[in-house]
Amino acid sequence: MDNDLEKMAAQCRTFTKEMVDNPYRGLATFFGLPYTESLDNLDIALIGVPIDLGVTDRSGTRMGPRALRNESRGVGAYNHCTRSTPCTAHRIADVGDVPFRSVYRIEEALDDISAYYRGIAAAGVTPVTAGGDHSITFPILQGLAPKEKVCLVHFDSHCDTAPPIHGCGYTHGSPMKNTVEAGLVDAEHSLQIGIRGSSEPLWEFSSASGMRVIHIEEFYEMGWKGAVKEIHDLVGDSPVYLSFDIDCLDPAFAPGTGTPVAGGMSTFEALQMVRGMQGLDVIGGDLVEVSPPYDHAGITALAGATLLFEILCRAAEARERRGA
Ligand SMILES: [Mn+2]
Repeated sequence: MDNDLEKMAAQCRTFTKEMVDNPYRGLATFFGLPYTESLDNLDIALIGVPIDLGVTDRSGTRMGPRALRNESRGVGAYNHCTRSTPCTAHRIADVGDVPFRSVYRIEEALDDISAYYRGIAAAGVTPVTAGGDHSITFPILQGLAPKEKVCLVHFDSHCDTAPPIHGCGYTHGSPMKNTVEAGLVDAEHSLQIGIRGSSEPLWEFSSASGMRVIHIEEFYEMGWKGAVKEIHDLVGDSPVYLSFDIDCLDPAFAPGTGTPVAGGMSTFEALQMVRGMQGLDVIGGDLVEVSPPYDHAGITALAGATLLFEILCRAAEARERRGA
């Protein structure tokens, strides 16, 4: 065994015993990490937000965190691209799911999310979140209340900048508009990648606010390396939040989602872009819209968990660079 492999094997042994011995045993936590509800002495928290009150079509993403926990048991702990095991270099735990007072009133539920993330921010913890539908990204950023506007790197088939739908301004079709209007996101240094489909007329706000929208056709012209370059050029050293809607992937790779749109990117291309975000000051991220009732053989949850691990790695690297 060469030195790196020996080091990796030693680091992996610090995981929960079940993960090393029998990945199918025990309670499923994200990546087999320890479970704790306390935010004390943590660097990074894996958080579930099991809610789907914001969907415009098929429900089911409230079951997303549980499916992602299950599939994540086969993901990590070693990142073969960065040759690192971030979960042992940092204090990282699965802190469970955001508690809700009620799951029948979306405004109240989103308030519960922002309250929870205020606690995350106060504890100095970097959040890596598993949704839930995409409406959760707005209250997450509200709760984090960054001192300066953050850049947003948003992977999706939809821009999610819709005006109110049936009188409701807080759906999974509008979180990116909400974050910009609330002064949380620097629209002119934000990107939306993978956009396609018939909802285009709803996304006027994206171009009006100056967001860089990379439709899937342009993405295929430039390739993932070109997209990564644009991300770095536009974001630079600024703090950035990464939001990944699994429906960015083609339904062949991620059928288990509420609003699938044919003609998307592959899991590999998505992974390469998130890997390409090494060096950015990632303050947190989310992986949303995995809907287990529409999934087959866990294919969508596995893609989601693998992307979630890469998001976690970027968050860990950013903390290292900040010396946090
Ligand atoms: Mn979305």
